[in-house]
Amino acid sequence: MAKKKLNVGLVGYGFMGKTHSNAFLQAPRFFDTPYEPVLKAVCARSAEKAKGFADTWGYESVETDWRKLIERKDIDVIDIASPNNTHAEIAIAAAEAGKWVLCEKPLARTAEEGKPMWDAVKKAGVPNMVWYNYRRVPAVVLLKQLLDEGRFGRIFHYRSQFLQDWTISEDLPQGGQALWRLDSAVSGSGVTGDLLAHNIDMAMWLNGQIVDVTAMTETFIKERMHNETGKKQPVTIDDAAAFLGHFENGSMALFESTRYARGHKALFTLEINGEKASARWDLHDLHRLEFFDHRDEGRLRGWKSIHITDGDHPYMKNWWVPGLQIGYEHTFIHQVADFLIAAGAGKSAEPTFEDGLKCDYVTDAVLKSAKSKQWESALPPKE
Ligand code: SOE
Repeated sequence: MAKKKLNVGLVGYGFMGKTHSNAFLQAPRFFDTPYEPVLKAVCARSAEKAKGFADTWGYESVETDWRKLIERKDIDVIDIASPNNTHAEIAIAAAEAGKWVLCEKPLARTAEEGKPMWDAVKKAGVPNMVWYNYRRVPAVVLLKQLLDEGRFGRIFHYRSQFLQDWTISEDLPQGGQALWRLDSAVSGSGVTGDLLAHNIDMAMWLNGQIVDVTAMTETFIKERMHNETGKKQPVTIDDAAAFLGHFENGSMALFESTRYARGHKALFTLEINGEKASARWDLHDLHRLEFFDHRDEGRLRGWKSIHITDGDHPYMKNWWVPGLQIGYEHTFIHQVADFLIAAGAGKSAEPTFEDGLKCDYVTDAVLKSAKSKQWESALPPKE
């Protein structure tokens, strides 16, 4: 049966605009989704840039004002892939217009800014999702299944890192189109909202709510030329962040993210240690889940290295033949597939705006604790 068409209006045309567009095109081909996304319009302030992106990806039209995009009757879903300072206004207006809303991570620059976004989609009753894509790595989904099956027993430790090295040069300017991640007015924070947020989102999905944190952050380069003013200005983002914390289940959290780990481009790792089992995962070897089960027969007990390419593994039967791999872009494809399937049943796919907001409360607590040098609550306030 032909799939129903779902018209997408994308805001933004950067790196994330590409990952999302690719996912919209591929998801209905590989997964049994009730809808087929149609790349209807892409919106950017520069008509020329929008046109170039539309030509490459096959968008049917361009807009230069996101308000016009939202007003269009032929758009069903608004996908926000523009910088963080634009998320709230666009998402709220889209929800109020009854559009389905997808938003790049982090949901907002702060939880205060994100709360009305969650309120708006809740009130409008529209399917929504935040693009925390790494939840859709098959090895990570397998780990979630093993945890939910109770194979780890009581959890003692969860530790996670996300290490990069792309901002080490003092000559790198801040701000402007390509480098808005270095300008806290636009991004909200540095690594905390950009990388640590991935660690936190995944951790809370796998191991539950983080209740409190004690954190430190560091800004190694104090001044950088600003692309918009052409002058050297103080750097207001965090270059590195680390925290200790407690999960609601009583386990200890140990997290670190930085853009100053020379040699590491995207080393996202996690390890979880329970009473009966442990597991670890590393984005550089994303197909592999290492798993240790203490209940294995003593003589054979040891770390198993499970290569996640079998039809029995999450998402994998929809791809090639056993043994053949998939990559980073597939995490976005899985996310679109799950979103379309959930929306077909009138629901949102996780992580929803509510999940995105919970993550924002934790990143806020990290930044607050780094300033106050105190333990801070990471819980959403009681309503
Ligand atoms: C930053 O370099 C970045 O592109 C993040 O913005 C993404 O969320 C992360 O997945 C990879 O690194």
